[in-house]
Amino acid sequence: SSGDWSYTGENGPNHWGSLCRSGSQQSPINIDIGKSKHDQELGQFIFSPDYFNYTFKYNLSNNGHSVMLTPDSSAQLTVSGGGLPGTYRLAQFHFHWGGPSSAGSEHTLNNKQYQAEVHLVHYNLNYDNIGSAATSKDGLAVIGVFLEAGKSVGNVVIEKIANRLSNSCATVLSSNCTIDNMRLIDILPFNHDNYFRYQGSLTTPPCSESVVWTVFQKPISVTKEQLQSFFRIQDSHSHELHNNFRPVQKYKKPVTKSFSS
Ligand code: SG4
Ligand code: ZN
Repeated sequence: SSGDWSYTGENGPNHWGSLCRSGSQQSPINIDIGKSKHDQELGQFIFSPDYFNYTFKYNLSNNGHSVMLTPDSSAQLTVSGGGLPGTYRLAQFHFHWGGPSSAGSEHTLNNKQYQAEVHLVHYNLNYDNIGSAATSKDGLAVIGVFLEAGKSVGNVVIEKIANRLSNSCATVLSSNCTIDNMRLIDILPFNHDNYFRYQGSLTTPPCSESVVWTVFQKPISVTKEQLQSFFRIQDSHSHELHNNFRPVQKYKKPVTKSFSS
């Protein structure tokens, strides 16, 4: 159908065409560190207490394009500060990855593609819901974090997710399960004061230009096994879903960086 898009072949990113809004603020992009400008306004983020709370359950699900974790509706996971134009609430977080012999982050740093990238999708509390936020310029704030594999130390949140994936939760379309006993502050790099900021879009159809992007400079470290657990996830055609990243887009506006970077 016309709503059928994928990451390869005749429904791949070069053919998203009319499914995808086009414009001058499309994501992802390559971030040239040397060309990014310091901005005094980009201070520390304020993560709400629920970001440090272990008690919430998260639903792990597969939409054929990624695996996604949705917090229990009682969780108030919000972020403000960091130069954001408001307070934003987490709706879900999801991943982009490569394959056994390819990297799969969406953003690149000085043209380096990391093995994977997690996106924490937040919506502006000035809007009633994520649907109405998703069409406004200041509607969404997505935080992107690179995953670097091969280090002996893993990440405790990714470990939880990897265990579920290894037990076949969410590896096929529409399957899901819950995960508990993890707190989201642990999926962010220890140093979350160094980051890049630009105004961009969703990286999947409809590619709405409604995202205030934050990309942390420091990656989180995951083990090879943790990364590999993503490679068995299947798409809507029951094929292994690999390389579910959109290629970098041309971007002419300045990318800024936090003052402490
Ligand atoms: C992934 O496909 C998510 O599963 C989608 O979430 C998400 O769409 C999409 O990526 C685009 O988000 O941060 N990469 S991105 O720009 O959040 C939205 C859902 O399908 C609207 C809920
Ligand atoms: Zn994403």
